[in-house]
Amino acid sequence: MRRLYGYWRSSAAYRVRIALNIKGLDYEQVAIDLRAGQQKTPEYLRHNSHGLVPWYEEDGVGLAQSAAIVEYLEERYPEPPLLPTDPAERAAVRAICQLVACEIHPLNNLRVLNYLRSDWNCDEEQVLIWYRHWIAEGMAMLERQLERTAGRYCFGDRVTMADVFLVPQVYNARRYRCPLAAYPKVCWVEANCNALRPFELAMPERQPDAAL
Ligand SMILES: N[C@@H](CCC(=O)N[C@@H](CS)C(=O)NCC(=O)O)C(=O)O
Repeated sequence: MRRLYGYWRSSAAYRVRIALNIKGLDYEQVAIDLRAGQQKTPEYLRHNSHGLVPWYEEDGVGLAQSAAIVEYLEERYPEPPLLPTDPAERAAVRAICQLVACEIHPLNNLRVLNYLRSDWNCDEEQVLIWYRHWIAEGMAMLERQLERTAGRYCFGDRVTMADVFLVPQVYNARRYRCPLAAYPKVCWVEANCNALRPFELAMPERQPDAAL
């Protein structure tokens, strides 16, 4: 039994859904409502002491952190591969993943935005300025990266782990209506990925807990 604890709009959980779908693996979803703070309840912390989603369970193993989960899936279910075989190319793909996971995503996480609201008295307009600033900086980095490495996808013409990370981040940017016209490569790769069934099925609006 595979079980993914997530939230429909969590981009970190979205990464794991894409990877599971690409690998063709069935899984059950457990909704953790981040708006209601369910990620901080004692019951959930007993699973994931980080107090974040996603949390992934399989055969008695419990894993936190989307990058670790996606890497686990890649090792346990190597087909179809999400990493190239050449070590330098593998590192290059992981670098794109980390650009998203380490340089962009943490700056705009829910708890960061809530801290701006609660402790720095920022209003929604100011929070949006913060959000869009870091998205613009991150997307510019991604665009320069993709100018070097992209074909149809982030790294050449095969879907890799980099695409698994890119698409949810662009989804977030669209959700906050960040201007994306300056990042044509990013948008091209996103469109190519979203035309594929595993990406389509992982979209937030298609999840059982989606509140539309
Ligand atoms: N680095 C973590 C990030 C996980 C994360 O920040 N998840 C967000 C949703 S995308 C969350 O649980 N936020 C709840 C909060 O900030 O309280 C990962 O990749 O799994």
